[in-house]
Amino acid sequence: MKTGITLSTFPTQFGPIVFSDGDFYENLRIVKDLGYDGVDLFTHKLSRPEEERTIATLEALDLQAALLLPIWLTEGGSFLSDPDAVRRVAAVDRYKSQIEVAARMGANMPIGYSRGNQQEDESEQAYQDRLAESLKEISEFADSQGVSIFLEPINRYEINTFHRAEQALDFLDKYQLDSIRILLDMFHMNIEESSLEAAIERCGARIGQVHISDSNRLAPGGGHLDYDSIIEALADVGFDGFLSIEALPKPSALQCAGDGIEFLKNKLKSLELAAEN
Ligand code: LER
Ligand code: MN
Repeated sequence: MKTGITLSTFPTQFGPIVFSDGDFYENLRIVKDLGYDGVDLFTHKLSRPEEERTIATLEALDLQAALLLPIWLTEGGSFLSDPDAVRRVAAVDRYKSQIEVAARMGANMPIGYSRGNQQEDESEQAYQDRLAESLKEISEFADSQGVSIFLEPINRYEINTFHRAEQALDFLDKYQLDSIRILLDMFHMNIEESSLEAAIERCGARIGQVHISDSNRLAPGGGHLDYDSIIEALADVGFDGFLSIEALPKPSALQCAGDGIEFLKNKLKSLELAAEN
């Protein structure tokens, strides 16, 4: 498994992102020095020169772009289930343009807030039909670009759809969105799942990436999640992707990032030792 961390290309309150002060290139260097393998990039609308500088810097530092999260789109009101057909089609086009950016960076793309909320006056079916139509187009385009799309279950206090892994899997099965995988976030899972390990087992090879924080959304080790058991469950299903720290930058971004990588490296090391014995 690889280690990643969340980082924004611009100063933002959107969160939690560990490094969100916008000192982007300096933060990339810090992340590299701490020993991370990659980054989840929360982006503003990157100009082509900014995109090229980002790719060159990542390459020079030998850091992988794990995820591209174009938060300027959700912040600008682009949602893939928008009830207004004109706005929805425009949102799909904008996300496709960002899939091209992700492809150039070698990154994958999550569907989190970008799916939008189910409307109060509509059925689940009506919401899902609209979202599935958008996701079909997005995932076919992403497949053609070599980008993977990950649907992220998010807790009920942040969005009103797909809170648990099983709900996300059922939706993907129902609409045969077979190439879309799951982004598991331990903070949301701790709120919504009756067993984190059972949900991990249920997703199995469908897990695309994992967001890591503790029960209180501090760096792992700062709360009461059982990370021995979680990492073992991920290893048991053969997960080999990114464990990315998406945590509150407390007491500081640097401390959170430093604590996070130390904790993850120790857990991964002890698991390897356990496997060897
Ligand atoms: C939001 O709570 C979250 O977990 C993010 O990954 C969504 O973009
Ligand atoms: Mn997350």
